[in-house]
Amino acid sequence: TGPVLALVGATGAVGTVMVDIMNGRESVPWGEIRLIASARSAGKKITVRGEELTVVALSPEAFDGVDVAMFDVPDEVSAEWAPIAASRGAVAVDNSGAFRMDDEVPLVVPEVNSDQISNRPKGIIANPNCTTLSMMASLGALHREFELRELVVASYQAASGGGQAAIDRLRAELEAVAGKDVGVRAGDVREVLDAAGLPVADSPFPAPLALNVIPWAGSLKDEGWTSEELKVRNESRKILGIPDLKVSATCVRVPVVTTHSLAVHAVFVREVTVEAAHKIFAAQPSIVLVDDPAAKSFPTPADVVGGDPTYVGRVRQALDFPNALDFFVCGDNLRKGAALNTYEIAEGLADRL
Ligand code: 2RA
Repeated sequence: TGPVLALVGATGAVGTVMVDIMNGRESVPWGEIRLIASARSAGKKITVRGEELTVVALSPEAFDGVDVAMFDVPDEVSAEWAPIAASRGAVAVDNSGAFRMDDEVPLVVPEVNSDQISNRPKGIIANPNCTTLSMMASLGALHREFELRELVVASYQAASGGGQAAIDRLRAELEAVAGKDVGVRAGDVREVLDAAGLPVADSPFPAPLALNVIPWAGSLKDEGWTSEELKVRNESRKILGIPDLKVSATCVRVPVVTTHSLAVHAVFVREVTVEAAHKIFAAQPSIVLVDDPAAKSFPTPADVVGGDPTYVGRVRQALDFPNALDFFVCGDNLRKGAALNTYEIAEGLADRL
């Protein structure tokens, strides 16, 4: 016995991490775990907690008897199927962008606004975008104490935010440039990629990613902003419950496979010190503070990938801005940034069913 959990998108990049997370848990509250994917992946076998499960095809009937359905599928698939799951009695926990800004759908980061889990008129709960999510535990904790007023961030986003094809592309580009005297003349990276049969026109990224950084993530929105930058603004406001929070974001893709980082400049209503911020971060179970400048100790994606917590370092009191802190955050975008947060919401639901 125990509630029935469905995982929709079980064979995708994030779905695979969700299975890993469930396999790594000491115990799970579920009486049954059902794996659901597109008809193409139906019939695949995946071992979950020692039991070999067969992936079933997405259909309305697949949700019969399901209490909680975690979705990690493209926006348009969620838009169609999360309401179907809800109409069959499941609570849908959706990791797509389809419902995040819907007023009737809570956008939840458990350590910041878990109270919102019960407020779900549509039977749907949304999981934030991984870029926003990577800094929410730290900002939520600081906001509780000092009241956040303004936020200026630059992201350093990993390729895997773009899915498996984006990871494959970065690896292929790295292989093409490895050991070559390249990156020394304008356009030479593109030439090497062209010669390797990897023209940028075929890439999920709008420029070479190997030996480069790309100030672009998502799609073009009004006045030159990208969808990703607007998500950071709108989702931060909704999660933190500060509708008029001033936010400015620049989202940048970097040649990292997995783990998003953000440089954060946060302005508060009340006076804030590095010492007080350190204490607040250290008290958060989901944050690891790595901040010893003299020892050159700070978080980097290479050191934190694969972990569940958010890592925070380089905490500084802004020299020229009152009540402002600057700091650097790293979080595994596939784990806390996607699969783990979704699973934590599902676990929270299991407790309340
Ligand atoms: C990205 N945040 O990194 C997106 C994925 N949801 O591309």
